[in-house]
Amino acid sequence: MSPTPSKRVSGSVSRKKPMGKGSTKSAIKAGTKAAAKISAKTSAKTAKGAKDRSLGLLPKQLVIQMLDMMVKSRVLEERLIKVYKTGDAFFWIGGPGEEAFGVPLGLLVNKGQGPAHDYLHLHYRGTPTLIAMGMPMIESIRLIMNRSTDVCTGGRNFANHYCFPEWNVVPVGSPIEVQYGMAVGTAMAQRRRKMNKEASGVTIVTGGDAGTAEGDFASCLIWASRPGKEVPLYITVQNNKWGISTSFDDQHGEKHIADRGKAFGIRTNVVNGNDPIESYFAISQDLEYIRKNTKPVLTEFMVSRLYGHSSASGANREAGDCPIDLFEKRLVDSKYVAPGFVKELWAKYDAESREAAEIVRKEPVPTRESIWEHVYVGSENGDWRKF
Ligand SMILES: Cc1ncc(C[n+]2csc(CCOP(=O)(O)OP(=O)(O)O)c2C)c(N)n1
Ligand SMILES: [Mg+2]
Repeated sequence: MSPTPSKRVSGSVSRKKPMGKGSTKSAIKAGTKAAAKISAKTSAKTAKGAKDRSLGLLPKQLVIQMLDMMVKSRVLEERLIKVYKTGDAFFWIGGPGEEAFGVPLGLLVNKGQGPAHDYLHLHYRGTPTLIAMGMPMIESIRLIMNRSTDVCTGGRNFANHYCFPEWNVVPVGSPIEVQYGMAVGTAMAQRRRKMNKEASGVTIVTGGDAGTAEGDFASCLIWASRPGKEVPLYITVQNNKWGISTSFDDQHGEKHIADRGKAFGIRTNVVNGNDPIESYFAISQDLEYIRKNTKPVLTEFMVSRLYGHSSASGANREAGDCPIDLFEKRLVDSKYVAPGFVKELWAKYDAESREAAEIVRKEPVPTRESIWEHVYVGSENGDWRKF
């Protein structure tokens, strides 16, 4: 029998711990406490005015861990692009340039399965978040190379279209913005649990700026904020100022996408998503507000799109602020890391990703018969001819 996605439950992903060192967990706790002490506005101001002061507000170990994960995520994305360019994959899309937002988000998630934990309705740029949650690189490579060993889709979907039920990471869809409507559903279930005094997580949704033109986004704002029925939903937008080749500036009459939440009484924020410290504080405070008040927050993160839209636009390095370069400079200037630190990390993760790609190359593709697996809910091996 060839491996199928049904093997996912016993797959490596569910067993992996999010981070190698247990002490990082306590560093995150300390970081969350620090975040609670300062308001989002203060953190934004501090980050702009005196960057190194805001750096010192988080445990050093956590700061360096964030840089490490940002590099790991970028190296993985660059590996995926190489895999595509050497003809071992049909398509690439991913998150290089969104690491300073995605990594803090992954670190702050209440990870687990079921409504007592957070749900993640991600879009196709979620690699940094999954890396921070502990996804091994090889899982992402199996997905892009369409191998039957791919625990997310059994080799049936695109790069970055993750799905990890063990972590409440619901399947990433290709139609943009539909996740904003679906996220209301898990958030409603969590609201019901909260009202019943049962343990409950919150729901987190991510997506791009251009997608907010879709009705799904408006529906999300409406359903998230009904008076007396507000849901614990973290509505985030990653604004890279592009929708494939359409510029943000030509399309949006509103100054900030986040401003649209104000009409619904939703707490809003605009954050420099290229700054992992500012992002960490903003996400931490937003999540705390949502958990405490069972109300939504809409936060817009300004990010970069460093390899264009996808392989459809060439997947070549483009102009734009690189959050890793910026963070590395800051940590070197502050003597948190030595000048060669990132170079060494890069080499380590590059070797890991190359070895993973070599392993995956030898793995089988899905069998013809497996096309019918997992197609209909409650009907494994569903055959449309019988319907
Ligand atoms: C419903 C729908 N319409 C159009 C597309 C084609 N499409 C794919 S990505 C994209 C642009 C999305 O831009 P944005 O929301 O800003 O996200 P980004 O890719 O910049 O992260 C479009 C129009 C699609 N996938 N789904
Ligand atoms: Mg965009």
